[in-house]
Amino acid sequence: MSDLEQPPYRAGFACFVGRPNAGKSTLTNAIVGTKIAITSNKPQTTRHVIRAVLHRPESQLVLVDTPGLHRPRTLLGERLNDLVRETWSEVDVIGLCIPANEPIGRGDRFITGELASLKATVLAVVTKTDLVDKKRLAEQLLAVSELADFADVVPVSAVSGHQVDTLVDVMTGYLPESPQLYPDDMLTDDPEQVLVAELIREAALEGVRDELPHSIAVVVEEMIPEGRLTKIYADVYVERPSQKAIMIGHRGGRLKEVGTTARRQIEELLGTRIYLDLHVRVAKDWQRDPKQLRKLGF
Ligand SMILES: Nc1nc2c(ncn2[C@@H]2O[C@H](COP(=O)(O)OP(=O)(O)OP(=O)(O)O)[C@@H](O)[C@H]2O)c(=O)[nH]1
Ligand SMILES: [Mg+2]
Repeated sequence: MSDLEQPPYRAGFACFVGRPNAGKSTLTNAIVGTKIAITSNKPQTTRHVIRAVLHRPESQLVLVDTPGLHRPRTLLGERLNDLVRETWSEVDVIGLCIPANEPIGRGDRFITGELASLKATVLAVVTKTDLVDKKRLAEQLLAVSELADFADVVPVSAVSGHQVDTLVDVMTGYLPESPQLYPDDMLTDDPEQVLVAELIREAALEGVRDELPHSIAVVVEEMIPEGRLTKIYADVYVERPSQKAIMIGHRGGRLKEVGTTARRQIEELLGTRIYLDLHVRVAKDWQRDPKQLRKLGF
C-alpha cells in the first residue's frame, strides 16, 4: 500500500448527551473497556466531567462523559447543566443517546433542539437495544431519525456489546485529522482522587432511594501509599442527620457494605491493596449552598 492510501490519523473529542439514565456512562465505559465513569439506575448519577481515551492505531477518540441534562431544581443542578453545555461547545462529535425501550419524550426533543446550533457533528445513538425486540427497535430507529437531521443513527447495547465497535468507527470518522492528543497508555486525565471518590459514591448509591441518592457527595481527603498498601481516608456527605442514620445503617452494617464494595472496585482501578476509612458527615442542604458546593468540588 502506498502512503497515499493510508487513512489519515484522526484525533478529537466526543461526548454522549441525553437525559439522565439514558446509558451515557455505561456506553463510555464499554467503549474504552475500563470502568472509568460510574453508573447506576438512579437518574443524575454523573456529576463530574470525566475524560476517557480510546487508543487505536489510526485514531484517538477522547470521550467526555457528562451529567444528563435536566430541569435543575438546585444550585448543583444548574452547575451540572452548565458543565454539559460547556462540553458541547468544545467537542467535535456529539452522540445523542435515546434509550430503545422508552418513548421519545419532551426531554429528548428539548435536548435535540439545543444541539442544533453547535459546530459539532451530531449523531443519534439508540441505547439499550438488548431490552427490546427487533420490531420495537425498528420503530424507535424510525422515530429517532424523524426527530432531527442526524449525521447517523446507530443502535447499540453497552451491556451485550452489540454494535459498540461500529459506533466507534462512525464517531471516529467524524473526528478531524490531528496529531495524537494524549500519550499512548493514558486512559484518563482525571486525578485518581476523583475516580476513587466516584467509586465510593457509586457504592453508596446502591440500595438507597427517593431523595437520598441526590444528597450523597464523597470527598477523598487523603491517599497514603504505605508499601504495597494504600490508605484512603474519605468522607461521605449527606444533607440531614436522618440520612446519616440510613447511610450508616443498623450497627454500621450498611456503611460496612458500602466500604467493601467500594474497596473491591478501587483495588481493581489502582491495582494495589487498599485500606478504606469512611466517615459519614452532614453538610446541611449542600446542593443549594454555594460555599458547600465549592468545598465539595463543584
Ligand atoms: N440493559 C441495558 N441496560 C443499560 C445499558 N446501558 C446502560 N444501562 C443501564 O441503565 C442505567 C443508567 O446507566 P448510566 O450509564 O448510569 O446512565 P447515564 O446516562 O450515564 O445517567 P446519568 O449519569 O444519570 O445522566 C444503569 O442501570 C445501566 O446499567 C444497556 O446497553 N443495556
Ligand atoms: Mg452518567
